[in-house]
Formats: sequence, C-alpha cells, structure tokens
Amino acid sequence: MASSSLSTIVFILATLSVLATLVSATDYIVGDESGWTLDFDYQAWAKDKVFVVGDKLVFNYASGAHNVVKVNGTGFQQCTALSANGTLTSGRDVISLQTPGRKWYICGVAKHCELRSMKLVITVLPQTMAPAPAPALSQSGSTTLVVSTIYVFGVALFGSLVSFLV
Ligand SMILES: [Cu+2]
Repeated sequence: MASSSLSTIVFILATLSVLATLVSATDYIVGDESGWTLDFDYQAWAKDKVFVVGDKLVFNYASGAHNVVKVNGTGFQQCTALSANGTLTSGRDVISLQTPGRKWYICGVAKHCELRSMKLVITVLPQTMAPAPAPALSQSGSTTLVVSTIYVFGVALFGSLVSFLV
C-alpha cells in the first residue's frame, strides 16, 4: 500500500515536471558557442531540436561581420535576401517564433549564404499543451501562468497524497 502510493506520487511529479518543461519557452542560441558564423552546419545543429511557438532564436555574431535576414523557401534555396523583409544587424538578434510552420534565415553579407553555409531552416510546432492565451496577457505572461498553475496543482496534489498516507 505504502509503496504503491509512493510510486503514484513519483509518477505524478514526473508527469508534472514534463508538462512544465513542455509549456515553458526555450531560448536557442543558434550554433551554440560557435554562434552565427562561417562554415557551420546549421542543419545538423537544428536536426535534433524541437522548436515550439513561444521559443526564441538568438543569433550571436560580431556586429557588421554578418546579419540575419528572414526569407522564404525560394530565398533560402537561391540565397536571395530581400531588403523588404528587414535585416537584423545588432550582433545579438533575438527572434521570437510566433507562428508554427517552416522558417528560413540566411546571412545577407557577401556570399556567406551561397559559399559559407550561413543558412538555417527550422520547423516550428504549434504550442498544443498550452491553452489559448487570455487577451489581457502577453505570451510570456500566459506561459508563466500555466507553469505556476501546474505547480500549485502539483503541490496541492502532493500535499493531499501525503496527508492521505499519514
Ligand atoms: Cu555572414
């Protein structure tokens, strides 16, 4: 009896921690320590990652050496950066992934895209675990609300199970 209750508690806590991980946003440093640079395999970098709406991409590079341009599939294939799309140049460019679907980013400096593989394509998944955000709350606000709700729920559940045991 006692051991089965304990495993139930462990199972519930494990489930809650998985849920909390799923609904909390992740910041991805593109290229990790290498950053946004020449001759890095960004497809290999992205391959084992799951991007979800609410996550962020951070492009780190020496300002002036590179830039970040959001393009479409054709612009990605042909390495054509249309200035109308807006070019990010700060050297620490943060992009919030706000909609699901395929996203393409390239460096528009010289031939860094064509010749030095400065191009990244990812697929952003919808945020299925989170409820529709309340109108009054920002994206991060609603994420925090969901996490804290799950946390409070978990603590309450844990408390009732412990009192049930003793
Ligand atoms: Cu570049």
